[in-house]
Amino acid sequence: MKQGRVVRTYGGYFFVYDFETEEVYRCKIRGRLKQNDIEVIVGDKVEFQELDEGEGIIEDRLERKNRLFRPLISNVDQVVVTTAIREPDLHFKLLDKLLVLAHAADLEVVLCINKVDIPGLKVTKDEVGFYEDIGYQVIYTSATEGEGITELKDALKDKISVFAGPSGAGKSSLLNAIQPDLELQTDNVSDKIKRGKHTTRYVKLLELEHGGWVADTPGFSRLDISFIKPRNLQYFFAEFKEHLDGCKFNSCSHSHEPQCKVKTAVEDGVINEQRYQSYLQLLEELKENAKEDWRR
Ligand SMILES: Nc1nc2c(ncn2[C@@H]2O[C@H](COP(=O)(O)OP(=O)(O)OP(=O)(O)O)[C@@H](O)[C@H]2O)c(=O)[nH]1
Ligand SMILES: [Mg+2]
Ligand SMILES: [Zn+2]
Repeated sequence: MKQGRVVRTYGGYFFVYDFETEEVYRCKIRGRLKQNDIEVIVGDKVEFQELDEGEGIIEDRLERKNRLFRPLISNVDQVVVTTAIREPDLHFKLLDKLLVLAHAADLEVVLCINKVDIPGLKVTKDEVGFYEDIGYQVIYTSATEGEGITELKDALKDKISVFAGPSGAGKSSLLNAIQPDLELQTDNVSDKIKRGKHTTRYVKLLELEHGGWVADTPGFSRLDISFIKPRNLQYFFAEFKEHLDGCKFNSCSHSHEPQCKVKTAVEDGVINEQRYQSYLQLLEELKENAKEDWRR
């Protein structure tokens, strides 16, 4: 039996990249899988049989590492959280929200700060530096001038990646800079409207020539974090981890409680104040959404 990865679905067909021959087969799927509610989506590793030249049938889905909902895709390794230094302005609350979403989905994160050709890089580096202290890989790029593109390419190598970040940050431009033949639409509003709501449905994995895959639609197309339980938010702020144990209350939400190790770390400057404010704000949002008592 052959093994491969679903890289695209269209019109009831599954296009499967054969790991061995590196060719793409157009496959149907066994009715048995559907009957057993075994969903097969882009990103899935599957076992399949060759039927005809270039055609096949999927017999089984192999184990999954994870599954994103919008876009619908599985087995993603990492998200490249992309923001611009300006145009649009760097929005730290949004950045922290994206990081939370990435961690909630159990994805690795690369932080990409784009448009470094626009004046103001030094200020941005001062503002963004603490993300490196937390342990994030930060790559400074210019899609238009080519800066940092090699480093970004290296970060994508042999992984399945999605990009995420505000509209206009330069996600499509970066992909085009990495590999011009990907020919993604950039900044073309009328095209976006035309493709409209079907883009997520037809998510595709594009093959990078130096190894690896990248989804053609941004990850987390909706910034909905309401599925996160308020009490779990603390685990998605990586730098909180080593301070979570010693709080006076087991159920400490690290907001209003006395003798809180996280708050102490903030006061001591070990945890960045701005990040802590992001945490508090997201916590409020989640509690509001869930209308759930923290201790429940
Ligand atoms: N100066 C400068 N402009 C850039 C850079 N990268 C992208 N742009 C411009 O920024 C605009 C938006 O770029 P896109 O690549 O379409 O942005 P996007 O993140 O894909 O946006 P959405 O698809 O709407 O989410 C375009 O006009 C690009 O030419 C850069 O590094 N420097
Ligand atoms: Mg785009
Ligand atoms: Zn606490």
